[in-house]
Amino acid sequence: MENEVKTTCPYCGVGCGVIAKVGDDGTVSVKGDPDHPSNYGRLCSKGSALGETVDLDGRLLHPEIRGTRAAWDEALDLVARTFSAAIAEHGPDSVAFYVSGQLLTEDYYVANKLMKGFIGSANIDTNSRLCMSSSVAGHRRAFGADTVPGTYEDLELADLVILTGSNLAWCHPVLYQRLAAAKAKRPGMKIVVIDPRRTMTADLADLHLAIRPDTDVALFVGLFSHLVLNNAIDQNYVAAHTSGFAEAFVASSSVSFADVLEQTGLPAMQLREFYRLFTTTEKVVTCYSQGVNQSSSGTDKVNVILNCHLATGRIGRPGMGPFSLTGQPNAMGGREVGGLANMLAAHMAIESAEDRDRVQRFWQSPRIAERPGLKAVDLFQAVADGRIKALWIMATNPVVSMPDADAVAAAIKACPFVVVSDILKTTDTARHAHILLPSLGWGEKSGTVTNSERRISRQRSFLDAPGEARADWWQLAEVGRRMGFAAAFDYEAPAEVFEEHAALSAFENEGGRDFDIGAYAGLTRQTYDTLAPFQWPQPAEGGKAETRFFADGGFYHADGKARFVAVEPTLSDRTSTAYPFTLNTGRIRDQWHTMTRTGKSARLSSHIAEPFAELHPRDAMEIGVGNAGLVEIESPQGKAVVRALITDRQARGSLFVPMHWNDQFAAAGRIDAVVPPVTDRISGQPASKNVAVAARKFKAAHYGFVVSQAKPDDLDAAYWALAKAEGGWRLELAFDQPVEDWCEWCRKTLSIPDGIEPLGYTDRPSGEIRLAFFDGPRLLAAFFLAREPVAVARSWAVAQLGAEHANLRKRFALVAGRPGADKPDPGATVCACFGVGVNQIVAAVRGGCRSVDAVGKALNAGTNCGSCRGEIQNIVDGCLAAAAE
Ligand SMILES: Nc1nc2c(c(=O)[nH]1)N[C@H]1C(S)=C(S)[C@@H](COP(=O)(O)OP(=O)(O)OC[C@H]3O[C@@H](n4cnc5c(=O)[nH]c(N)nc54)[C@H](O)[C@@H]3O)O[C@H]1N2
Ligand SMILES: Nc1nc2c(c(=O)[nH]1)N[C@H]1C(S)=C(S)[C@@H](COP(=O)(O)OP(=O)(O)OC[C@H]3O[C@@H](n4cnc5c(=O)[nH]c(N)nc54)[C@H](O)[C@@H]3O)O[C@H]1N2
Ligand code: SF4
Ligand SMILES: [Mo]
Repeated sequence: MENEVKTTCPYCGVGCGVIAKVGDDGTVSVKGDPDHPSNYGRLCSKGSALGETVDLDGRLLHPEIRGTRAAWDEALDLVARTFSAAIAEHGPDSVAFYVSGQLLTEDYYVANKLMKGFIGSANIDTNSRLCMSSSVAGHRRAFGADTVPGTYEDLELADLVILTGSNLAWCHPVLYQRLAAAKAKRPGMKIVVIDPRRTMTADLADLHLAIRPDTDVALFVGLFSHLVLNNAIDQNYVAAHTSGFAEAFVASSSVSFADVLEQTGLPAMQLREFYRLFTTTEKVVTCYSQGVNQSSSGTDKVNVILNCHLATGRIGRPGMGPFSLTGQPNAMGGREVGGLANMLAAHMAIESAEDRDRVQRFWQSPRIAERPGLKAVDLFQAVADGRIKALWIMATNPVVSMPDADAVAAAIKACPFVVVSDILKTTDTARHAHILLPSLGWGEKSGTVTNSERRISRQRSFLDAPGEARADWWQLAEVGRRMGFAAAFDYEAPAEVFEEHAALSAFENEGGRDFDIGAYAGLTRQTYDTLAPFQWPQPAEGGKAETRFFADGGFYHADGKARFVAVEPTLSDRTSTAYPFTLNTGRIRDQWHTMTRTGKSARLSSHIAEPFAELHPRDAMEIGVGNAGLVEIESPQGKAVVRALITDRQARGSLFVPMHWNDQFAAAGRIDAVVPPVTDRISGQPASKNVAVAARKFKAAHYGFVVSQAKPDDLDAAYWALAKAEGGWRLELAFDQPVEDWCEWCRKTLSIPDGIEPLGYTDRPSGEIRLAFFDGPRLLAAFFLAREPVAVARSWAVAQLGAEHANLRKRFALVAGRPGADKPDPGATVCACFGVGVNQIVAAVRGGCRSVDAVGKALNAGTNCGSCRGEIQNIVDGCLAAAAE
């Protein structure tokens, strides 16, 4: 088809190929690209729903200066003038950029070049600091470069796959599906999941090690000594290609098997089994993600994993190696351009005078940053202290995603000059900007991204630029020109930036640097337009088929050897009585980060429509919270209020809260307001997974639930959480005191037109109130209030927004809050693609479906993207177990 465009998914680091098509009516449809080597045609729930998130609702379409529409020239001049003035008066380190792994490589390259080469400061940091910086630091310590040695195929070829600190099923769903398919084909393959929580990923595992938080170092140091004691060391590899083995062994010998048991809290049988599997299996891949990186010992966690792979020589060979799973679509591209404050460009080191000189000569720049800049947490501290006079935030939402988020908001508010480039007009961060610059979003922008396995793919535009939105690289280049660097920022298209980036990767690179895509230096605009996905390295001398690293050594330390890092585990001993719970934070299946895009999709919002805390039944009982009650979580930094989700998948004494909710979707769901700015001392990455908090019941006088066609506005309630629903919105509520006139509250909040009278009833003894507003047969809004959490079936209530309420009987059924026999409640959505709810799946199992595939045949559930297959399996297992009792 001519109007089909091949592009790449803008969400996770799997980097799936997408075929997008714009219909005659302007609607966008997407499908997986069968030829893309990351996904071979698969997409997950988020990827499948991309078409629903590209509308222009809420988009920022024109530049704004202090809330007033402005022309691009005026805005760009002001940015350039203000940055230049701050630099002239206070020096280059008085300005900063805070950017994102969701920028395209071309945007990122220009940002880094402007800051490090032309402004002459390294005060550019990125949300990758919160994401991958411990992996970067660990790789650099061990390998001498930030190299991911393996490929996705290795997961399929391995006989043992260890997933540690990774909820692959929800966070890298297509890679998870590839792994699940490989295991189904080859059931002998073993999977071990290491995670304090029993996640959906753990359900695929042969062995789930529910370690105590942050005891990974002890676990892998113990493994290392077990490998030595059981003669599992590859002596040849260690002798030829590594150094520091003896020191690492000495460090590890201080940790006994009993110590590991005590620290991790694991049963001895499980620990023994894990060590046995690793020792006796040659083809091992260890994948790790935020449970490893986001920790005060994150870099050490990375290195103890790398130590075990180096010691056994299991690296860079098919089916073997450590594998850092990157989160964002272009986390890797950002690392290639050196977007972190402590990196240079093209995997060169800011600490090296030779590298600095090389980059400066290549850029022909007037200066070059002499030393590392401020890392994210320190950067916002400097903003708070007034040391940063001008700040440019691009493609990230730090008021939601940074630790100590309220302090970050206050710092941004107090900063004399803040520029925000975003696609939305109102985000928690954009709210505080002096200058808003409208950026192109996915589908409009054009460039390249690099996925977790070093594969560079094109993102191509297939939509016109809306309003006056312009690409991020263009905004940066325009400011660069206006700051007096016209020649260096004279780009006309992303292809020119990519070409320069490729040339720099090869510049004076005689194999001394891992990142080399010299084969693409000098590429033409046409080659760029038709570029097929490829994996690096691809040096100028001929394309390379073998892209794995380190099977035969060749590390990037000066002596060509890898380093073992001697690490001794430190026991975190926390006995605070004021903050007795451990807060763990992370992701859910169908939301992306701060919800600015996925929050637009009713389908994605129907899986989990509210911020929540998973907690163990006994903890819930102790703090007196029942199912669907509300929990208040508090640390010295701040507070959040979320719904209680009581489950034994959560260990005692711990809570799990998603990172996604922001002030646009909930009253107090921004969990980073609670997370302290504690970081790993080497990488500077925040420890977002292990926070001491207090948890208590949030006492509400009334609970409410609303479905509404109009978006609720100006919400006045002690607790609220808003979600997009088919045909309107759904809203959860709690009030700490009665409202004088509930009907008035509804009219105001739900924009009920004058003259429309509610249908309703009030039951004084129970305190129940129900109000429904109809415009003819159409329901405008329904409001349910009770003294206990409202027991109305949510999916059924949402469906009423689109239903015909032709007669009074139907309208009264709605007010009663009861699904009629003709329209049973489907229950909470499990399959987002086909909108199939839990009750429907239960009914299908009761009706004879005995497997996920059978449910799929009956209901279609799980047959498109497959992201929900794990959950369906759980429901099937649960029903069958209940039936057998
Ligand atoms: N649906 C969805 N997918 C995404 C994203 C999204 O927003 N939504 N974001 C993307 C991004 S940027 C990233 S970085 C990735 C993150 O992907 P993941 O790292 O897989 O996701 P998280 O949920 O942050 O954390 C993973 C797991 O670490 C566990 N964990 C916590 N503490 C410890 C510990 O001490 N040790 C160990 N071993 N595990 C621990 C948590 O319980 C959690 O299940 O996801 C990417 N994919
Ligand atoms: N507690 C806790 N906090 C965390 C984490 C955690 O696990 N727990 N995870 C951390 C991790 S790993 C990450 S990656 C971060 C993510 O956190 P953020 O980067 O803050 O999250 P996003 O919502 O992806 O923010 C992207 C912003 O860019 C805008 N945008 C989208 N496309 C474009 C574009 O093309 N150009 C521009 N200029 N703007 C665009 C979006 O509207 C949005 O405002 O959160 C971190 N914070
Ligand atoms: S796994 Fe899902 S979110 Fe990640 S790239 Fe593929 S389709 Fe996008
Ligand atoms: Mo991330």
